[in-house]
Parts: sequence; C-alpha cells; structure tokens
Amino acid sequence: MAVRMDLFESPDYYALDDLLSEEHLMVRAAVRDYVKKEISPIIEDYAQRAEFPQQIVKQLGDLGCFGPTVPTKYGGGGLDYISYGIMMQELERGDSGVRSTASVQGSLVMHPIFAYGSEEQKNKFLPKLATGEWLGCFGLTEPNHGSDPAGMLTNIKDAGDHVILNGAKMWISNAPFAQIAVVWAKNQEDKIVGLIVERGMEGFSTPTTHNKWSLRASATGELVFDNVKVPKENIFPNVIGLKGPLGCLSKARYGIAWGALGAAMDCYDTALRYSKERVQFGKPIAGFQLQQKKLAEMLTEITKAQLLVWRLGVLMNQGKATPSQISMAKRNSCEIATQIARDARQMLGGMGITGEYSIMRHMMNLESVITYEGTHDIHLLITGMDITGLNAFK
Ligand code: TGC
Ligand code: FAD
Repeated sequence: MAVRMDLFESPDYYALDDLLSEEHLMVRAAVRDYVKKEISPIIEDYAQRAEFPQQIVKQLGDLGCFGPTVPTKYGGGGLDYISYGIMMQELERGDSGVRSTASVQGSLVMHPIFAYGSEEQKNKFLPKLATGEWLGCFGLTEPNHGSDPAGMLTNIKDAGDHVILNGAKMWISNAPFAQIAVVWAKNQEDKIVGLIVERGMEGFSTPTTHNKWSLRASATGELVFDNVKVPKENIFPNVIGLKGPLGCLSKARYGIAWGALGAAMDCYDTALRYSKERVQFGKPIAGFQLQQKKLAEMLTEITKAQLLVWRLGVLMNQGKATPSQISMAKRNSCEIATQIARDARQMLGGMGITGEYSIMRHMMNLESVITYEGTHDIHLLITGMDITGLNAFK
C-alpha cells in the first residue's frame, strides 16, 4: 500500500490565529499531528472497504477528544468550547466519520450522562467513555420519525425495579461497536425520557446498516429493543421531555459547525496545491481566471465561516449561545463545505473522482453531515421561526 502524504496547511486569511490562546493552538497542533500520522495514511482504504477503523476509539480517548468539555473529575478534558470546536475541525479535516465518532461520544453520550445523569451514572460510565474503553451511541431517530422526533414510538413500561423497553431506532452512528446506547423513549405518561441501555441486555441488538455511499468509514446501525429489561437506575433522573435530546444536539451541532469547516479547508488546500502543479495549455491551471474565481470564493466563504464559529465559541463559553445561533452556524458550515467540495473536485478534473485525493470522500461524507443532526431545511426553519416568531414546521 502506497503511503499517503498529508501536506495540509490551514488557511488563515484574516489572521484568526491571533484570536486563539496558547492552549487552543496546542490542542490544534496535537490533533492535527494525530490526523496526519494516524488518519490520513489509512482512512481512504477503510472508506473504500466500508470498514470502521476500530483502533481510533482508544486513540481518540488517549488524545482527549472524548468529552473535552466534561470536567476532569469525571475523566473529561475540562477544556473550553473553542478547544472542542478546534478538535472537531481537525478530526473532520481528516474524515467526517472520525469526527462523528468523537462528537457522538462526547456530545451525545457523555454530555447527557453528565448533564442529566445521577452521580452513580456519572461515576460508572464517564471515565470509561472518556478513555475510549467503552464506545457509546445515541438513539433518537426512528424509521418513521426523523425530523419529527416528538412523534417517537419507542416506549418503556414500568415493571417494578426495572422498565420494559420496546421499539427501534435507525441511522445510529457507532451502534454496531457500542457498549452502551443513550436511548430516548416515551414513558406511560407519553413523556420523553432518556435511559442507558447496555450491550448484553437480553432483547437488545444492533444490526449494521450497509450500502452507504457516505460516511463509509463510520459504523452506522439500528438499535432494536424487544422487551428489554432496563434497571430503573439506568434512567436519567434529571430531564424529561424533548428538550433532553435537543439539548445534546445543540452541543453536537456546534461541533459540526467547526467540523464541516475542517472538511472545507482540506478540499480548498488540496485544490490550491493541485492547481499550482497541474499544467494545461502551457501553464499551471491556477493561472486561469475561472480556477482563481473558484479558489477566491472558497477562501472567502471559509474565512467568513471561521469568524462565525469562533464567535459562536465565545458565546458558548459565556453560556449565551442560543439553539438558533447554533443552527445558523451548522447550516452555514455544511452549505459552504458541500459547495467547496464540489468546486474543488472539479478543479482536479478526472483525478478528483479518485481516492488518490481526499475531496470525493469529503464530498460524499458531507451529504450525511448536511442531513444528520437536523437537515439543512430544518435548520433554515429554525432560523425562520426565530426571526419571524412564526412556526413553519407544522
Ligand atoms: P419544540 O416544541 O420546538 O421543542 C421541544 C422542547 O425542546 C426545547 N428545544 C431545545 N432545547 C435545547 N436545545 C435545542 N436545540 C432545542 N430546541 C428546542 C424547546 O424549548 C422545548 O422545550 P419545552 O421546555 O418547552 O418543552 O419541538 P418540536 O417537536 O416542534 O421540534 C422542533 C424541531 C423540528 C426543531 C426539532 O425536533 C429538531 O431539531 N428536529 C431535527 C431532529 C434532529 O436533529 N435529529 C438528530 C438525531 S441525532 C443525529 O443525527 C446524530 S448524527 C451524529 C453524528 O454521527 O455526528
Ligand atoms: P425526514 O425527516 O424524513 O426528512 C426528509 C426530507 O423532508 C428532508 O429533506 C427534510 O428536510 C424534509 N422535511 C422534514 N420535515 C419538514 C418540514 N417540516 N418542512 C420542510 N421540510 C421538511 N440519528 C440518531 O438519532 N443518532 C445517530 O447517531 C444518527 N446518526 C446518523 C448517521 C448517518 C450517516 C445518517 C445519514 C443519519 C443519522 N441519524 C442519526 C439520523 C438523522 O438525524 C436523520 O436522518 C435526520 O434527522 C433526518 O431524518 P430523516 O432521515 O428521517 O428525514
């Protein structure tokens, strides 16, 4: 197998590094170095084979990418939201599926246990999730309820010291390899509650989802619950209602806003380097106006998005970011990243469709990123409702 060279250099047209602290720059250097050494050389082959590189779970734990904002007392990193965003940017610069593994574990599994869990749940699960000893997944979406999770059918019934869980979740990242699943279900009062389902509980299975053309190096599966007995001590005591899972999504969507930007930066950097080397009609294609237009527009959009996510990170650190602000950033980063990936791919001509370069893989991955954690349309409607006060969902 040929060794793939990762020559990535991040664009910083407005000297945004000046806004970052020493700690932020150290976090970035560490994760970038990891991606160059451990992800770039292998990820294309795993994606081509549609195989999840299981070794990354322990590696990401060792690097501190699982639960970086969770307090150190529970094994988390105790870092701020800009550090978290930078980690997601660097991981997704390598591959969206790698970032997915980290954002599910940190924002969708560790965050709810930390924010809604009992002290016993925190002590039992968080340290093992932080190190990557255990992998978790998050079950909200169902076959008939994606954008509209309030209609979920998965349910629990009281049975003394435990509950009986029935139903099914689909499109669940990490599911086939997860030791635990954070699952959202309705109780007998029709209220949404969260509970931790552990692998090995009778009646719980996680069939793998096959035939994806996107996020091929990420494991996706279903969660099937057939009369699963879940002890009541596994139910989150401190949250009830849809705001439970949506609160987790706010954290994860914030990470995706930085992450998709990482994929965009990689596509831009690859297209810039290629266009300076590829000669047609006697000169590098970077010297033609049409190619310069693409590059100039890519860098303009990347720079605008960098400013948006940095400012959002400041608001997150201050506890002031609203869900609608997070939606705007998630939507914007996905929008510009998909467009940049398409333009960058064209700039590489025929080479752009091969696995020799990362662009086509990013382009296909971004079709999932623009869909999960709320589709592009849903985030637009969230902004629309916020600015008009009128609900256009229903
Ligand atoms: P609605 O009535 O608007 O809200 C219900 C309650 O939730 C509160 N809320 C939020 N709380 C925290 N953060 C947010 N982002 C929140 N958004 C809403 C809201 O205030 C209300 O609270 P309360 O106290 O009044 O009860 O709910 P709705 O049923 O009208 O739905 C609104 C809608 C459509 C925006 C929402 O359901 C939605 O976001 N749909 C999209 C579904 C989605 O994003 N699914 C993601 C599944 S997980 C996933 O994709 C993981 S991919 C992982 C990876 O691989 O990286
Ligand atoms: P639908 O909700 O059926 O939407 C179909 C179309 O209708 C979309 O274009 C949508 O924008 C549009 N639409 C829906 N409602 C409206 C409306 N009111 N107005 C206008 N247009 C509307 N889920 C999890 O719970 N956990 C996971 O870990 C997870 N990982 C995922 C990994 C992958 C690779 C993918 C692809 C998905 C994952 N998901 C996960 C599910 C994801 O969150 C859903 O796919 C997403 O929320 C959309 O739901 P849906 O696919 O059912 O589409």
